Amino acid sequence: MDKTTRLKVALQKSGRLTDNSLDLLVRCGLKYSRGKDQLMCYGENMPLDILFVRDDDIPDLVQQDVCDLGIVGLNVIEEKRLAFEARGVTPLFEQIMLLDFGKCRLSIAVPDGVRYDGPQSLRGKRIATTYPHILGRFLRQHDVEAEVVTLSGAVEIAPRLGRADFICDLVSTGSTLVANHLWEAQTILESQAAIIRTPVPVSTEKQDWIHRLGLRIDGVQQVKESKYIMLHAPRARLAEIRKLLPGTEAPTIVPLEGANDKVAVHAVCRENVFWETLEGLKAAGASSILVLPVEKMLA
Ligand code: PRT
Ligand code: ZN
Repeated sequence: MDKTTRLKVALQKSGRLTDNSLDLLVRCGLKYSRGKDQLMCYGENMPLDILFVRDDDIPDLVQQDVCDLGIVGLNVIEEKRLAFEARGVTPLFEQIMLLDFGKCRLSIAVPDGVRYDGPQSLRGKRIATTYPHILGRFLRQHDVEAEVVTLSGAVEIAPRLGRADFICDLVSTGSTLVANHLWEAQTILESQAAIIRTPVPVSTEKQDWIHRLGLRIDGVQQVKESKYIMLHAPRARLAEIRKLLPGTEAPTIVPLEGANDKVAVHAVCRENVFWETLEGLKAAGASSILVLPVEKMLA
């Protein structure tokens, strides 16, 4: 395998980011075959190979230039960055793109029935977390001294086991907190998946593919929400109808054979088109309204 021309991308092996990360690369056109050990995938139509690892190892692999790119949550990126700095190591991996999945937040959660009046309520308390560096920074920023209890998992049961007073953990729906008789008191970091890249300059071939991948990912992310909308509009109400089209730039206006008072309007809407929008368009005189999914888009 040629290290100078083939991109190596680190993805989470098995977890919440795995399916979305692979799906994103497939939507960018990647066809791959799995290695026998299941640890690698080899791109068949792009010079790109995937290495499957634990998400926590991804920033290190990119920092050490074992992988050129990695897809990982901002929570892990930020915790690693601070951990490197605490060890006197300069974090060199660079975040190049935010992705539209893996959304969650790192929050302070408090047992039901216990009050929380802001960071000051944490003073002198024990807080269980798997994110000691992000939590430590938050406490320092608010000038609060507290005991950070670093756990490797099952943080949500720490208060019940008497190991901590509060927790600081990732939340998405909030149902884990509810099930553990905790309530979300304060968010300290908003997170989502992101792409990080190696600090080391790469060959021109690789740089070219990183650029192309970036454009394709942009296209894929835009397409998810985008719709192509076609309708007939009375000329007299065109301005009003254009205003109702969500997230469109210049629409195409086409004359209709044999009808001088009406035109056809075609537009890409970069936001979801809801029934309410269609009803609004109809009320403004539009007819023959068609909404189609967009398959691919390149800006
Ligand atoms: O084995 P490996 O180390 O690779 O996996 P992991 O167990 O560390 O990570 P995994 O697969 O759980 O999560 C990977 C990434 O997904 C995280 O680093 C986040 O960036 C992102 N993510 C998004 C989440 C969540 N949502 C999430 N809800 N990661 C974890 N959770 C957990 C949370 O810790 C809590 O236990 O889900 C529970 C809360 O969920 P709700 O929906 O009940 O609020
Ligand atoms: Zn992990």
